[in-house]
Amino acid sequence: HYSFFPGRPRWPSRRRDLTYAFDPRNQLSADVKRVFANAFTRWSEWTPLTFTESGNYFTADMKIGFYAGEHGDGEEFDGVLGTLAHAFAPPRGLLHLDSDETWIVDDVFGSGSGSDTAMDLESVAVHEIGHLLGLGHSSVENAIMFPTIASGMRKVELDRDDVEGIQELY
Ligand code: TQI
Ligand code: ZN
Ligand code: ZN
Repeated sequence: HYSFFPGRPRWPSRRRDLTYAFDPRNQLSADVKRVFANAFTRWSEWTPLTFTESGNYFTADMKIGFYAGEHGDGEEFDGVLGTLAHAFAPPRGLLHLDSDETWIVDDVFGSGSGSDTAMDLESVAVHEIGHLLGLGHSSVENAIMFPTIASGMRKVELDRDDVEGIQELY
């Protein structure tokens, strides 16, 4: 079953049209940006929320970046595997990914990098966006918010449990 963060933080009801931006220091490819756009769409399909990329990193509601090791928020990354990414509940809106991971950016499962430590970026993005919106972890194994994913595995479709959780918040 789905869960929320303590105190049930969420984006307030007057804020339905949210913006996100990428840390300009990362210089991300259009492919990587498209993965995040797809991941946001998976949540907007089931909520009144919309997500639009903003060119202004400083004023965006949600800020996305790739970093290695300690990167200024006290939650350091740890090299290959271990922690892959983290996101902070509303209204903080930070989504950070470990740049030491091998990220699979391809849309098609199986075309992967051949590395057995590679992680599917969209799968992790959909999960972290769940946290950005206020969802905690789920006990349902098929749920996006279940706290385990195998290396190379692609799990991007919201489960009924994710939908019920997000619709309870929004
Ligand atoms: N990062 C953890 C996560 O996002 C960070 C974390 C641990 C956390 N406990 C938490 C976040 C409690 C919110 C609340 O879950 S992770 C997965 C999954 C991670 C894990 O790097 O371990 C995914 C990132 F679910 F597969 F295990 C993405 Cl998809
Ligand atoms: Zn961080
Ligand atoms: Zn999680």
